[in-house]
Amino acid sequence: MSGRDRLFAETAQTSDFTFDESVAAVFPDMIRRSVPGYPTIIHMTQLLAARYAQADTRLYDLGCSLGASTAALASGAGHRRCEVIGIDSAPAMLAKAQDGLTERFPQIAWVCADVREVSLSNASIVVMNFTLQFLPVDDRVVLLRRIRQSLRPGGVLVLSEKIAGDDPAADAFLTELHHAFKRANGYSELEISRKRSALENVLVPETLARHRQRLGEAGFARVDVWFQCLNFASMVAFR
Ligand code: GEK
Repeated sequence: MSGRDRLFAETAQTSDFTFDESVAAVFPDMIRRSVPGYPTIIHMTQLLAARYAQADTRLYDLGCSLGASTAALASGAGHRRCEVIGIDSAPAMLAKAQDGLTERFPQIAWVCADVREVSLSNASIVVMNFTLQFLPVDDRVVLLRRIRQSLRPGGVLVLSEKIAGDDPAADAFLTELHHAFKRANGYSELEISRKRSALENVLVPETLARHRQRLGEAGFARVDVWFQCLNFASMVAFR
């Protein structure tokens, strides 16, 4: 069972944000009330899997949390012979994913590992929904290059990220509206500001222009932004 996210309502958390048991216990509520368009992105991940999953290949979900995108990959691939692999470095998150989804999706393999250390190969789809943003900026291109190399011809990367605005005014506008979105979803001013501080050194957003440039550096042939709501966007990068 998942509960309502009150993590930053009750106590002032002084340390950086981590994906521990208390986060795992409320994660579905937290991400739905914090990320505009999250249900749409999960739904579209399933449709993208239906479009791009190739038989006899692997479908990876990097930073799978409780497995929402992993389940979308498995559903989208349907009866095609694919290996679906969900990877997350947080044991509490992965254990809950496995617990919640194994019965419905016995074909999914769950791996507790840092995405920077796992080997990737024979992929038709790699999904990174809101995970790259947690990696140190200097590590990002290396991982993207490895993802590009792991893709079969016709393969795609689905990359969803919290983004920064193109200039300070745009950034301030998007942030202000995002906070309004969170307030409308029941978070208090105090919860919003505490969460913001906890994420400050942990989640580093970048502009869409920077993402496009880096995906090009990593060898991707084309990048299409298929979704944006406020400071949250999703791209498809083609091998
Ligand atoms: C979803 N994709 O619901 N290696 C492996 N996992 C990592 C790493 C790393 N280096 N760094 C962070 N994570 C999911 C949502 S949440 C997004 C993804 C958010 C994991 C971390 O443990 C967490 O579970 C996930 O990335 C990010 O579609 O909370 O904003």
